Amino acid sequence: MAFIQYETEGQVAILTIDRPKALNALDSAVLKELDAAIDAIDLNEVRCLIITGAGEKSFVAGADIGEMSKLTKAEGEAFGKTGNDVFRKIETLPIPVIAAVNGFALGGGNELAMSCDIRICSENAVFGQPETGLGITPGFGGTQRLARLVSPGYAKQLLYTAANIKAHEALRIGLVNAVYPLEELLPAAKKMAAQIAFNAPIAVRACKKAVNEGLELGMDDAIALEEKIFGDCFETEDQVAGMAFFLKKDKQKGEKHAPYQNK
Ligand code: DAK
Repeated sequence: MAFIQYETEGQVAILTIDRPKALNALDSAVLKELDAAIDAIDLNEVRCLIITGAGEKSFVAGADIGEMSKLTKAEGEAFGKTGNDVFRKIETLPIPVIAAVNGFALGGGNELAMSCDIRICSENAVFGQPETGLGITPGFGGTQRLARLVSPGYAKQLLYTAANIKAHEALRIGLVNAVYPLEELLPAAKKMAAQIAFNAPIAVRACKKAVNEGLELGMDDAIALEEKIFGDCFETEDQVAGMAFFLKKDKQKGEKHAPYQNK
């Protein structure tokens, strides 16, 4: 692949968007490769995915404005669909995805980060939805995910003003969970991913499903969904091993809980 680097460290995968000449902006070639890279993840082995950008300046500086400037209405719709499909694929990937935002996350870059489960960023990160300044609306889910992640009022402020915000403001409004010095960002993402990978994979995946699908429901249906997902954990090897480990008080190994082997 020309624009995506993919590597694994144990049960954690790191996907890096690498298009330095345009601050990792997403054109259709990058989106196609991103889609193929997500499809190729071995979900039998990988328990957590980290998405980041190459270099020290930018996560993703948005959709490629040069390419977009030449699109017809029909091509614009098709481009929007390509992006939306891959971002939705990330959002509904069975395993958790952490966005390690290492600089600019503008427009499609912020939308990519918002399709991940968890966002952490470096001190030099900048977030924004500059689209109204370009004569368009966000097209990769920005109007929908931003309003769900931060308050609707703040989302509207960012969308209408097209103003950028810095890392600590993103932390204050809940767009990111933590801010790190740049050199500590990827190690922090890997540490969190390893912590996730250490837990029972069936239960972790079930939590993702319960939160994502439950947020779309009213509370009665959401609780019913949780009951079903909770019940589904029983009789799995992870549940049997996890509870047996605790009951045996087999803690002399220094492990917090059972080593989970399941996929
Ligand atoms: N697209 C293409 N090239 C980009 C780019 C982008 N988004 N961002 C940066 N670049 C390129 C610059 O053109 C420059 O290229 P050269 O001139 O060197 O060839 C190179 O990256 C370095 O950028 P700068 O020289 O501008 O670097 P600075 O440090 O001065 O400024 C910056 C960094 C991030 C503040 C600035 O580059 C910037 O403002 N970039 C644009 C950010 C932006 O507006 N992003 C949002 C794009 S709009 C839809 C689907 C999707 C979308 C909308 C609709 N449908 C069809 C439904 C999504 C829209 C967007 O994402």
